[in-house]
Amino acid sequence: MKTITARSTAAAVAVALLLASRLLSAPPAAPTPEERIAWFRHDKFGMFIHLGPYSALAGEWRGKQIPVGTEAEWIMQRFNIPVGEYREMARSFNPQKFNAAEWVALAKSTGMKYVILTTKHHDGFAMYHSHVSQYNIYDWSPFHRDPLEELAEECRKAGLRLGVYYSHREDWDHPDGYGNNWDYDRDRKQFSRYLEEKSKPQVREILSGYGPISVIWFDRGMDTPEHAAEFVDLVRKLQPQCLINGRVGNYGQDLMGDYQNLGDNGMPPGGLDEYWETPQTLNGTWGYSKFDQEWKTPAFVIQRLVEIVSKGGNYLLNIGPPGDGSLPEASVAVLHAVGDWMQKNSDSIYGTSACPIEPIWGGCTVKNDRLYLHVFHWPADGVLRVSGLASEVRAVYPLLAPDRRLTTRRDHGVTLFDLPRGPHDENDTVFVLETAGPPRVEPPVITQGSDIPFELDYMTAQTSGRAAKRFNRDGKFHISKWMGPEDTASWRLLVSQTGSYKVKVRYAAPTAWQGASFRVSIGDQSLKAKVAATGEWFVYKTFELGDIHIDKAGQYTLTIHPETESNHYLMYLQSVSLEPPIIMVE
Ligand code: FHN
Repeated sequence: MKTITARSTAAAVAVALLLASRLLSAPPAAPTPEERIAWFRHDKFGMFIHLGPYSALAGEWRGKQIPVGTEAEWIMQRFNIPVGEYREMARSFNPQKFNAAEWVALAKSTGMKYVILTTKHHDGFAMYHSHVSQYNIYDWSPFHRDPLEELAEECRKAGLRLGVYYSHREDWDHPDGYGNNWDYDRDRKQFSRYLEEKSKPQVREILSGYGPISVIWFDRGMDTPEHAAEFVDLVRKLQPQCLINGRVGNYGQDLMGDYQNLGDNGMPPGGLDEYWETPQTLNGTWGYSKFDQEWKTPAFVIQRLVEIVSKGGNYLLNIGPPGDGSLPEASVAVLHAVGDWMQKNSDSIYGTSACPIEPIWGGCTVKNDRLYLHVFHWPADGVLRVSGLASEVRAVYPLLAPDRRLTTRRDHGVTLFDLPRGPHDENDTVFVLETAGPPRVEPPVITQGSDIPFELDYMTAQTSGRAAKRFNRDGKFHISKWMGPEDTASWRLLVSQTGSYKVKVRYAAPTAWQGASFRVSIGDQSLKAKVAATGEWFVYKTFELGDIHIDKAGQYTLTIHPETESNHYLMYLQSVSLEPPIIMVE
């Protein structure tokens, strides 16, 4: 019989401790894409700060001005300022009034949850203490402080997330960087030398020296998918939880980051199923310009935020501080007013998702069993009409007066209620509409003009499975990500004219997707077809699939989906059209 001695117990304990310590020190499992983006989906609203030597020029170089409404941070390129002269100017760049605690407090009181600082813009100047290049705010300028370190510390204390903007392709200072062809001969550049010497090493040091970075915001795309993938890999290796924005890759390639950026100040015409963000300027420039006083109003900013969130996106609002790094007064005034609204109404923003209703009187966001109805334009007759809602309504009340229950009624499928009299918020008054279960909305029914084809596009589509309404920075909007028969796009149509319809499909497909089969069905009829390559992923072409005969007027559903499971997307579908039969007039 074995006896347990003190020595063997000690050894067992030692082994157990060793195993436990190994387990504890094992790197945490990399988050899934959904885990990584969860905070971003919840938080919705961030602050962008464009600060650099260009801020000190304030839109003017030797008497020449950057026109109001254009980008003052591009001044070096617009006036082809030689590197030597720009570097000399940067020697005296001294944002001594930069106070990270004040910036973070401003972002927080505005309801913003993340702050993104330009750590290097296209001028090549690093806004942190870089050891890769002396051309940085700590070593090069009298400031001799590290704004990124200060911001990281204040964000941590205030519970805000820190993000960094890094211009990974464009660099007008480095002889091999992209963009400066006035000092350097374009034909002699070795772009990969810039990537290896500066861009990647700086990204590496930013991600290694400042604690957790929640998002890295690349800009202006990358020359090849391979180079873009190197940046993605680098970020994933160093900070697997860090989000990467869509501009890491080029406009002409599919999304490589975690979410898509719309163009600057952009807005999609309808909701998207993929995560996205719009960066927006508060006046007409990202970097400070003393000439540009065309500020957006608080109402504009609030309603823009609501519209973006209503369509499933995030809003990244930019402030361009002057060269002394202080909080610019005009921007602060707007942000305070936005903050007042957010203090009271942010329940209708954080943690919400896109709303399938697109009301003419404002916006609409969704959380659990609630619709938040954002009224921008108070109806003259005092009646709010909510179209398309199929769910039973449990209660309606102003967000700020939950005890004030309002009575709803239905009329021809429209839910209506009388808005309460009395003062309302001129920017946006929010009402809560509680439904029995998650809100359900009737998909729109597309009706037919006499001899005009049915045009079925992403806006009116219902997607299911993995099929998603997406934004492509080059080719606008499409439906994609479908990889199997369960992934469908469908539309409801009211056919009033019987006969044979020509079915046409407009899509883009790279060569590798050629030959994948798909099916288009209407009622009990269907057409099967194979994908043809269109050359590039952003080149859309129209293909005729054949005829479908509809011999009875009425409502139909048209569905399109892949026939089989595959390891790539089916296509980037822009629209399906049904050309009606020609009516012979006697
Ligand atoms: O060229 C830049 C511009 O200066 C600014 O940084 C914006 C922000 O989205 N991004 C680029 C243009 O899209």
